[in-house]
Amino acid sequence: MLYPQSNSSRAMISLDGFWKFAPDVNDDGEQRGWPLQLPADREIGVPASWNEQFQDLMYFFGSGWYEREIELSRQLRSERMWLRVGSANYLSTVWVNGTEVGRHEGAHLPFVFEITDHVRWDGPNRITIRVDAAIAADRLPPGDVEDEQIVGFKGQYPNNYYDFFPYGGIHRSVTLFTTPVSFVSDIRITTEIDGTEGKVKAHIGLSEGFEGACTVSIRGTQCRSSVEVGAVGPSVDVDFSVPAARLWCPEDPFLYELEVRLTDGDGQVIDQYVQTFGIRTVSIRGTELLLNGKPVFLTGFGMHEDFPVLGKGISPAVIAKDFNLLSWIGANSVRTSHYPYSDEFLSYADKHGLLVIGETPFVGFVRSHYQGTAILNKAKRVITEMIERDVNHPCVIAWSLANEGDTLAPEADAFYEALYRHAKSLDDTRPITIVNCVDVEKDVALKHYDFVSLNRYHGWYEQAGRLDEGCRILSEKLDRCYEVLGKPVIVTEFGADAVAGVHVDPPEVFSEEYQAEMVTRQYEIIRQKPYTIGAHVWSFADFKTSQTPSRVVVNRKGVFTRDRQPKLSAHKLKALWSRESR
Ligand code: GCB
Repeated sequence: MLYPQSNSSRAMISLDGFWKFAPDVNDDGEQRGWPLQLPADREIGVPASWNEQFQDLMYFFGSGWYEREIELSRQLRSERMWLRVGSANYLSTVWVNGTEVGRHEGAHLPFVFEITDHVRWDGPNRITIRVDAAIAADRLPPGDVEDEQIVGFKGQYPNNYYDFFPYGGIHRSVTLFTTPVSFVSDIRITTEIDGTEGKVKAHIGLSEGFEGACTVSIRGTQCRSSVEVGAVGPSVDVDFSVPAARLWCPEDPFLYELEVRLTDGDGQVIDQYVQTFGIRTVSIRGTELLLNGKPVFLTGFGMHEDFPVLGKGISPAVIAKDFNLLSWIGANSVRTSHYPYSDEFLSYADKHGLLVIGETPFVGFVRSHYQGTAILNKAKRVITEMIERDVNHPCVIAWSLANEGDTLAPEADAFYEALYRHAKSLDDTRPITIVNCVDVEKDVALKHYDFVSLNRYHGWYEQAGRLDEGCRILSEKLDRCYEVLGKPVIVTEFGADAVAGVHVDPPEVFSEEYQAEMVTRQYEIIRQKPYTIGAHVWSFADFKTSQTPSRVVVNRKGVFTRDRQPKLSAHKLKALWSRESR
């Protein structure tokens, strides 16, 4: 299902704003008839996590109920009506006027339910959403794994095993939108380059029962071309050649537009949809990552969707600010650690030329997750949803299918191979990786992947306070990794906590000086290796996590504070990265 769009065939109504809200402390709201009427004691902002909006909800990880009423214009009566939630953590159930219309599992991807038969036109419609945010071993990312030896486990409270706060709530926009009865349901665009020509393939999905003509056009510099096909059935495929193609890249993130129009037998327009795309290719050749056939080195960060008060809620202002800082510091790329980011983030990245490694929410898998098929199938479903949503974004240049799973366990071999094959079968145009935090010589999963991603904390968790030694060991380990695997390497995490305002000379752990020295020295070590394709500092900004003795309220590995002020390391990286781009 495509992102909602407003045009002469489609309407879009935002339901962002204040919703009635009630925490379901006893988990019995459904039995008490809450889908019919919510006994709400407060109003809450959407989209945003509930935790930081009210003190009593900070550590509430149960089910939260949202309710909102909306009257609809009768002019929309002949259309199909859909409800889309950009994301909600974790298990969502939606009712319209008391009738359940759908459920969705998963925290970071959108879900859409058709509600045409449930809306009323003679008064307000009540929309109710229950979001169950419990942390559990069979959720993604998994938490609460008891009696397991967790690789890299650093101990957290509450009892989740990933190092970011398990925020609950509706985190991305809620939208009502219409489509005509017959409509464009899907578009998938792939591009290749032949000399100066762009080869564009468009696969268009159509709703069941459509009969008529489908006109597909491309708009862009020096290119205006249009193909009309009589379409009956579920899809059409169209190929275009774009002469003198303007290739999408960070220096010139040029976007073309593909417009699809459906017309009936009388030539009347039934539906239309415009999909932006970039003409570009990504590949691995030997030890190089190639964008449009040219080597590129990924400089930037792992980051989080995290901001004071919003929690994991999306805000256009925070996205704009973060891109502003990424450009100021000279980063060309990020990894969406540790889950798929919002559509809005990716669209912004398309326009501003930021390269993105899109990551799944599979953090810290342990042996028990590899047994049986329950988690494997769930993980495959998430990969499918992620690729379907993001496939047309030129900014997404690679997929990361997991962060720091136990890849020493023998069962990890088949499990990660299956994930790789699944993702490749859905998208063979992007390289795929998983992120390793264990001894690569004993790792059983990395061999299946196109390039190697390493999280390494020499000088922090290991060799703490001994930066010279940390740097030496990092260098040796990188060389050994390449010797063993013979694949290009990106260091997806390296860094140190620094509490803004703490200065120590000579540098010691937790000071701004120590962090600045570590990230700049280690960046240079990584950059100089002939087989590396990138170095991402952990992390872009400080972020909220669980309470542990190793965190000073938040994880302080940001080179910006949580409210986006630069630490010393930000200035040093800016100087380093601007020298490089000269
Ligand atoms: C890691 C994890 C990341 C943590 C980071 C840390 O290896 O991938 O999620 O936040 O270490 O700061 O410990």
